[in-house]
Amino acid sequence: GNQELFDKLKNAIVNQDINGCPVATQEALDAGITAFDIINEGLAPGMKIVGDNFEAATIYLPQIMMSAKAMNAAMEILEPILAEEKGDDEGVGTAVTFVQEGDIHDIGHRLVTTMLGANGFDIIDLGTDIPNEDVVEAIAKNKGKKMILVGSALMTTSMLGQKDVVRLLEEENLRGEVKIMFGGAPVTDEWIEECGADGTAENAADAARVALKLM
Ligand code: HCB
Repeated sequence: GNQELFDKLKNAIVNQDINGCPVATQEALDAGITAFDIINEGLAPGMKIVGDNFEAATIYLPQIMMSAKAMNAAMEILEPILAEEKGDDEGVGTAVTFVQEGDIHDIGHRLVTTMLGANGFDIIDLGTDIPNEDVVEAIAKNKGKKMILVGSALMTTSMLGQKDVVRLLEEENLRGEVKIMFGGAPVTDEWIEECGADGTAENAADAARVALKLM
């Protein structure tokens, strides 16, 4: 049944199975499981286990990198499908997504970006390791659009940049142009308040919900 396929996906991530992960993904699609469920019930829970194992020091960086590669191999298949599933009703707005300067963790960023696209947002994905000046420039360039800025930071160091980007937007008189949602493992509600951002989310599905609510 589906649970068996979800377990297979989860195990492919945990076991760093770069070849097996896209195969399991295709198998799940062929069985009629949606791209959304493949991510939320299979791949993402697998990455969560990998993160926990790393924290418990039962695995090390090379293994994480292999799991990340397995994840990305699956996302290559799923991203075009999610883009297609996107209903193009009047358009909910534009999401400018990025990861803070100094931070190359891109798995959560990609998941959130993908999920926002699947929920009808037009996506401007700036990528990872993005200086705040580039973020501000992207907002300036798209001034007038219904817009949300969606930033990720996975390290306590890079997270500090989130507060600076809000301040920079204020200085450039652009804060009113855009809603702001920040996330990533170290981000808390207290931090969101301290930054002057508008919201945060626990995971990619939640991020889509919060973003839609903010628009
Ligand atoms: Co990395 N790393 N890492 N890492 N890494 C972390 C993040 C630590 C917490 C691990 C630890 O020490 N406990 C740690 C940061 C410590 C800290 O500052 N508190 C850390 C470190 C230190 C480092 C290096 C410095 C290690 C080194 O080289 N010595 C180095 C830094 C590189 C750099 O960025 N300059 C490094 C490298 C790596 C890789 C390359 C091996 C790999 C990244 C691969 C890649 O992304 N392509 C990696 C990974 C995978 C991790 C862990 C294990 C998992 C991160 C992950 O992908 N999680 C992580 C441990 C952890 O987070 N527990 C560890 C899965 C995704 C799905 O979750 O939280 O990213 P997520 O995103 C969620 C959620 O937060 C939310 O939705 C997402 C989807 O569900 N969300 C948002 C995310 N963004 C949002 C935005 C919104 O607006 C709303 C919601």
